[in-house]
Amino acid sequence: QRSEAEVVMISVSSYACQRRTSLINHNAVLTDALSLLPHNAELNEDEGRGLAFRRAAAVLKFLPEPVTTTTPLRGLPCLGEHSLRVIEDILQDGASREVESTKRSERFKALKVLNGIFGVGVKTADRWIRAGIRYLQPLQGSGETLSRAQRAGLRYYDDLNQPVSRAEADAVGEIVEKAAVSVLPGARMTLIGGFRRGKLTGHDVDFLLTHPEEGREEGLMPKVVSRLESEGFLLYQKTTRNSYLESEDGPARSSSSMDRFQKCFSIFKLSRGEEGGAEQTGNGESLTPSGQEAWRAVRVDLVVSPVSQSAFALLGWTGSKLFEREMRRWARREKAMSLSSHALYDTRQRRYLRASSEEEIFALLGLEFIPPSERNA
Ligand code: DCP
Ligand code: MG
Repeated sequence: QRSEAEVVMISVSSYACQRRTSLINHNAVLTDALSLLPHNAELNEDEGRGLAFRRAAAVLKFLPEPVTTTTPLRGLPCLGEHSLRVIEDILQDGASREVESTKRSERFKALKVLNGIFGVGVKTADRWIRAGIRYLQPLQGSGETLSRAQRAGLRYYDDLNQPVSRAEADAVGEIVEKAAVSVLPGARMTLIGGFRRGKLTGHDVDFLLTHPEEGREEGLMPKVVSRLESEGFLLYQKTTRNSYLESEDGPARSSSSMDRFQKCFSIFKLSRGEEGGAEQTGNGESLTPSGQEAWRAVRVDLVVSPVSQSAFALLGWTGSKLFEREMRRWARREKAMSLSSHALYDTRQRRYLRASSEEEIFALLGLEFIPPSERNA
């Protein structure tokens, strides 16, 4: 058992990308409560405040043992007065007044429900609330025009708000890989996102597709999508085209935080059952012995990258979101470099730095390599 004084002695970098954050969290009571505040801030489009809370929670996740008083936290980075006050309340009274009152607030509850619909962003959720729509049922009868994504989001609301298991992620992976290899022999698929970091559940499943020969990946996405569609696996899909070829300011300099890869945001129809049902597509009317529907809807994102950018794509799509932001902040502030999911640009040398693995990218940034399982900041 370590004493409090020793906890203070741990040196904690203010950059999450310099910390090893596994899934073992000794302060889950605090971080669970604290994570409600950035969620609320982001639902209210206050990104700055959201980020401050997320960085505070990430420092707590990194600590090697449970915090019992705020005294040893005073010297740590990213823990501002506001976060410390919330932590202190929880340690002293078992709950934070701010967290509890946010949880009970009608606006927060409504924003959470509406933003929880696939295809509904915070602006739309806010507009609907101001129009008096707070829950799903009133929305359905409101006469609001819904996009195709939102209609799918409403139809599969319950399934999509049910965590996806690792077994389900693997079952989807088998289906996607089979489809990719059959339309483009030699195509490679990698599981990315939270599951690559070792998470046991996720809100979706993310895959990166590429081909070892540059250029062969062109046209892969529409082929994979039509293959999956013809096999009856897609309940919904929207494919975006890539735009990295026509960008004027270079791949790493994009002002938007969205990358320029070709992506497919989809909803899969996944058979329930032991193997995840890679073979069975069914018509959805049969029930399992326990009376459940024989399939469920699962959110799946596909990204296609040319192999020359695939190390950056892999790094950029493995997350966590905070880890990514922190890596880009480190690159910009400490190295005068610009990191994206496409490339690394050295502002002083005015050139792109090539890399064919995540290890090389960390090295180019002067960072110790952190494996995916320790990027759970
Ligand atoms: N990402 C991105 N651009 C997008 C969507 C995601 O760069 N339009 C990145 C951010 C994350 C990673 O891809 O690092 C995965 O995004 P998710 O939202 O799927 O997050 P996780 O997979 O980490 O968590 P979850 O379990 O909620 O799916
Ligand atoms: Mg994910």
